Amino acid sequence: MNDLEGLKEQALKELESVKSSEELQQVKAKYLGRKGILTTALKKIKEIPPEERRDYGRRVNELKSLIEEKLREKEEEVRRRELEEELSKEWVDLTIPLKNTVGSLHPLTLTLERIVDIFTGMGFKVEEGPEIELEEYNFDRLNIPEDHPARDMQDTFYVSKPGYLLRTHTSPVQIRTMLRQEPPIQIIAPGKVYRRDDDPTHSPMFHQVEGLVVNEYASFRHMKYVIEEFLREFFQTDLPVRFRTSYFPFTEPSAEVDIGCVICSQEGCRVCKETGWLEVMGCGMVHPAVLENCGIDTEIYQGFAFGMGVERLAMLLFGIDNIKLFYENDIRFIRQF
Ligand code: 2NM
Repeated sequence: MNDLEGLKEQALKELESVKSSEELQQVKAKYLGRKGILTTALKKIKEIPPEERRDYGRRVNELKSLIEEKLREKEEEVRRRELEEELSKEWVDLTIPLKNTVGSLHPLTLTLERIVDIFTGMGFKVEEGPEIELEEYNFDRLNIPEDHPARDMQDTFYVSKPGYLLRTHTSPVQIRTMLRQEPPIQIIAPGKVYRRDDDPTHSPMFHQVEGLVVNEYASFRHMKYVIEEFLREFFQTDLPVRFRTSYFPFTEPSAEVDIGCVICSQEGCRVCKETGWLEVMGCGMVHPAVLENCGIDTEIYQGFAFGMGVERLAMLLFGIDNIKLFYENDIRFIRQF
């Protein structure tokens, strides 16, 4: 209880000292984010003695409302100040004659084309699908359990029509392909995906490329070769690559793929958090339940799949340190590519 008073003072003090929208986002995440202090405090209500719960819950919620209100006020204030600053220091002379300049492609487009070119060169076909998907294709047929946290309203954008959502990965494209055609299959699925994440390193919309191979002989070794070959072509160097065991509901076994840090050549830096390694993909042998869910006979066929984030690869390729730059279309950023 006394903690709550202290927390309130601390939160209000931190909010008062906020000077930029980045700082505001940080304070917001710290208190109200999924792992935020208040969110955690509300979850802890089970540990409070029953006779104190009512009062505790009321006070946490009051504090939450107070912080939300202060955040809104501060947001307005910061936004107005930042806009004024921007307007005073950035202006365009509309009287300068236009030069005949040519445009250039967006760094995400360049990165996506680079990825697609490498895989089509290896014999993969490109498949696309809708961004508003069936929950059935996005989760059910991928062996993602009914109570899996990824299905949470907190993580996924559901649309008003029951049974539909904004796809959270491009895997439903693989599901559609397996339902439609017989193996052998070797496809990649590039496109936009949506998750309820918005902080300095996450965007609610981002791009993914996933790949799927299904035939009579697909093996983990085959997958390893395809991924290593892809990464060395992508970064145009004989990179160290390592596979770490991991877990996904739709693959078994599953692995995460790391490359030697391309920023510091494994000397240790901020980007690789001094480890010398960067995680760039997930992959695995397609779970037999997923193949069966798509009408594929697992007595005959097996498959492997992999998935990567395009923004992350673009940031590493071009040395970009802030994901938001991709979406702001600031001409001074855009024209460097
Ligand atoms: C990943 C990692 C591992 C994946 C699995 C499938 C499907 F549909 F075949 F089951 N598509 N993509 C997959 C597997 C994606 O992304 C990190």
